[in-house]
Amino acid sequence: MATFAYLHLWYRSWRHLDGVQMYRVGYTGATLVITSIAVSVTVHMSALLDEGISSTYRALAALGIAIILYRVVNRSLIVAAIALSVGARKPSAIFGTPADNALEFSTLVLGAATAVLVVQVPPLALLVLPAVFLLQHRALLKQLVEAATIDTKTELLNAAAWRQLAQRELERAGRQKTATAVLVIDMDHFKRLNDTYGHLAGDEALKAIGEALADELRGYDAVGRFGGEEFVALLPSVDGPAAVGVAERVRERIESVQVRVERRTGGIGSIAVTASVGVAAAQGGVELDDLLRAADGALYAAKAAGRNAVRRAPTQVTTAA
Ligand code: GH3
Ligand code: MG
Ligand code: MG
Repeated sequence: MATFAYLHLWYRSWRHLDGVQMYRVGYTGATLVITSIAVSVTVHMSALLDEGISSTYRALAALGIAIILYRVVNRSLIVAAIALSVGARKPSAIFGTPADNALEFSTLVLGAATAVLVVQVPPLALLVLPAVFLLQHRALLKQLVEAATIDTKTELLNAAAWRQLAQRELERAGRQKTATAVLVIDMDHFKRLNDTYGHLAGDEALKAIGEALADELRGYDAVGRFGGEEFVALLPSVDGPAAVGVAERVRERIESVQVRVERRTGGIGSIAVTASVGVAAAQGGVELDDLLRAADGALYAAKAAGRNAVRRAPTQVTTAA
């Protein structure tokens, strides 16, 4: 089965299909082979599979050891490759998230059960296969949904997902005749930060700002990264004056964020960043693009006023007649 899976991946990478890269498939395949050999040798050397009085318990112990060993050896090989290619990352990037580990664990247990069945009662192994397939399929589906809606740099909504959510909120506001506000938040002189401290420091700043926004705004405010160094937030049931208050709070919060940077002269330091915020508000249902256009105009005014400032669109956005 593993052979077929890898032949399929190899074919996709060979035909340059959907981002499957040959060197990754090759490396992952090689780690699987090395890991399996290491596990097999260790379990046999440990003599746990010898016939004995409590052979069932020995076999269980052997399986348990095999599963743990498989995870440790395989992860070490992958961590080594990550560390060599892009340097050390945060623990979740190296050891995987708890959800990744839970999935890996259940896959390994099912794999071990299948292996036992293949040896003992081959026809029964066929029963396990659909379960393995469904488990992997559901996990893949969840990963695909996340990849399609979440911006990887900041873990906020990406532009497409934000638009969809904002549109839905505006439709609701139209039905319930409630207010809605939009904030467009653009980092000040971000190009200068990139030029001075490098692109990685810029990315680090975007991540820190993303965290600050998610923390500062409410759970039901839709917060997204609109692209580049521009963020958007849609605030349901908030009118113009209240939105200016929220925007001012957000601006101050961003001002207080310290971004870790490597100084050109050596050593680690931290810098502050600022952002300008454009605010627009609407009553009832309006077109999202009209609201965004108004907020963009206000953002332009905030930049013109010297940056690190909040400006509100002069008029409330209404439904085009
Ligand atoms: P202003 O105060 O007028 O907004 O100046 P600015 O430099 O922020 O504006 P401008 O639009 O001229 O430049 C935006 C810069 O943001 C250009 C680009 O290099 C940088 N940028 C866009 N996306 C990313 C990203 O994902 N990572 C990093 N590090 N930089 C980015
Ligand atoms: Mg900018
Ligand atoms: Mg910009």
